[in-house]
Amino acid sequence: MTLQKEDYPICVQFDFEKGEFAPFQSKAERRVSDLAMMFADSEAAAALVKNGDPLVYEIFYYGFTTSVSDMALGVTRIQPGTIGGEYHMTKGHFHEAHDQPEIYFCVKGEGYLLMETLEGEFRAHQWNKGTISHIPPMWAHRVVNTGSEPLVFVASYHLAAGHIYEPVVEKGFAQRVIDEAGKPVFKDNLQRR
Ligand code: PAN
Ligand code: ZN
Repeated sequence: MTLQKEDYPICVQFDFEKGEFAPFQSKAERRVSDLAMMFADSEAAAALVKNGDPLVYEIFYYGFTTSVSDMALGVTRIQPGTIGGEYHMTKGHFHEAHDQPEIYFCVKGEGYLLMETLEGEFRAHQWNKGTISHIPPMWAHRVVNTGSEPLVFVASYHLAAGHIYEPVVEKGFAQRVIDEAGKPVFKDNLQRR
């Protein structure tokens, strides 16, 4: 096979202090206004949006696309904080393709990985620095930062996976993670229709 330019090995450098890598190809920011519908207390979210619309998380991307493969790297850095008592979290999604899993590797901070199937099977992994989770195909996934520092995790997945947010926007996850006197507590999601 004749190698194309994109078929040669490449590496990037992770900075454990900052919780990001360089070089990256693109970066996305998610602020309270992007996520307000995910939190139970919409008034608390609206007040935060008016008051500077704080950053909740960022994602740094690199697509290691070659002529025959589509491995992607994403590093997510979630700031500490709560919205109406609910800890900062990623939006959460399903993969569009039904045979696409993902690896998540927590490299900084503490929290939970929430996972749920369309049929309502729910699992949570407690995370601290060093936890590696395998998210099987067909499980929605969301990460919650319950610590006082940024939570950073490395994700590896195929671009062919695709991302679907609608079912999570519609129904949320079965459980919410709430700050009660500084400790994370799991509560049934009462907004479930
Ligand atoms: C991750 C997520 C990232 C942000 O790279 O996309 O953590 O979470 P949301 O996409 O739910 O906002 C991943 O799971 N990729 O498949
Ligand atoms: Zn994913």
